[in-house]
Formats: sequence, structure tokens, C-alpha cells
Amino acid sequence: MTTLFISDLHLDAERPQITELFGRFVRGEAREADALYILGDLFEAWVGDDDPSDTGAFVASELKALGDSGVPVFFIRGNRDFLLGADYAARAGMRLLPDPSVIVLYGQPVLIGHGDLLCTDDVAYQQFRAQTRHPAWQAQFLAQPLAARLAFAQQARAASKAHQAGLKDDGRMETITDVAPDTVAETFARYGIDTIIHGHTHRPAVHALEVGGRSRTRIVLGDWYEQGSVLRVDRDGMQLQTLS
Ligand SMILES: [Mn+2]
Repeated sequence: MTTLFISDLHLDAERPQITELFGRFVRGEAREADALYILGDLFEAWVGDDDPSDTGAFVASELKALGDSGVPVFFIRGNRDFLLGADYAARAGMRLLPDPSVIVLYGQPVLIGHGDLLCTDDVAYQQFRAQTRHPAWQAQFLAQPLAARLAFAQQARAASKAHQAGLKDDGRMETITDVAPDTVAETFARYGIDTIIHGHTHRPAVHALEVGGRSRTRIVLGDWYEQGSVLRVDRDGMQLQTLS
């Protein structure tokens, strides 16, 4: 049996073929899995569980059917869908996990998370993250009318693009938007685990590294912009593969 990990699908109405690919994946190989873990940025944007988007409704019904078939579905919020709440999770039949979480995978403790917490060199982003994860900020935001929240999300995306373009211009894009090696090393040591699985950076890879004299592995899931990306884990090992 296999446990599946995906992240960074960035589903929205503009790329219906990716939403369909996700539907086929959930109705197909996910039905045979031990569990499905979604490590954030399932959606391109999320402004509240009361947003009646077709994509949100489709994803909830697909995941609910998967859960009802006996496959547990776990979700960690990403930086795009950090406002996804208990209502939507219940509709989709998924269990929300904190970021990061340690799970036991075929006898091995593994740290899972979205991955943005490891990108500590991007100070401006970490400040924005801290602000928007504050319960008071979220309560105030969610109290606004849906149209105002959708406008804010559009603005935030434009600001994020401008921030990244600025980093590109002064040549810091490659390092600043990737994980900080010191933070990665510290995370392995603090949690006492040998494996981290995350997404967010859209740099799919299996990194073998040594921290504190131990061999460790950091697996980065890929995004679903052009194709799918899935990590399959079973008793014999792990395989990071693309889906189309
Ligand atoms: Mn992300």
C-alpha cells in the first residue's frame, strides 16, 4: 500500500484541465492509497469557506467521496489557502493538520509542512505571514463582505508578483524564495527526524544531506501548473513523479 503526498496544485477556474487531472487522480490511484496528504496551496486563492466557487465545490465533492471510500485525507494550509477553515474541511471530509506536523510513515517519523516556514531569508514574506496568521487579523478579514475579500486576494497576488519581480531584478530570486539551509538544518535537529516532506518552492527534488552527522532527506513536491506531481511512499521507499 502507498501513501500519497501532493501540494501546490493552485486550482482555480483558469486552469480547468488541472482541476480535471486532480479529479482523475482522486478517483484513480488515490482510491487504492493508505492515505492522501495535501500539503498546502491546493487552491490558487482562498478568501473564506463561504466563497461559492465551482472549483471549491468540485474539489470538496471529490475529496469527500475519497474519504467516504475509506481513504483518510489530511490537509495542511499553504500560503494561498491559509484561510481554509473547519467548515470547508468538513465538507471535503479532510482533517486539518498544523504546519508543521510529525507523522509516522511506515514506522518512520517524518516532518511534513507546506514549506514556507523554511524560507526564512524572505523577511518581508515572513512578516506578512505572521500578520495574516494572527487570529484577530483573520477574524477581521473574514468579517468583510465576500467582494471585498476577493478584491484583497487579487491585490495580494499582484503585490506578491511585484515582490518576486523585485527579487528577480536584484538577482536574489533564486536564493530568497528557496528554503534557508540553516533553517532546514535546525528543523531536522529540533524535531529529531531524518525526513522532511514539503512543497511551496515549486522546486521538486529529493535532497540527500547530512545534518549533525546523520543522513537526512528533504523531499520537495512539485507544483501542478503544467502537469501533476505526486510523492508515493511505501514500505520500500519513496518516488517523486510527475502526472499527466
Ligand atoms: Mn506556497
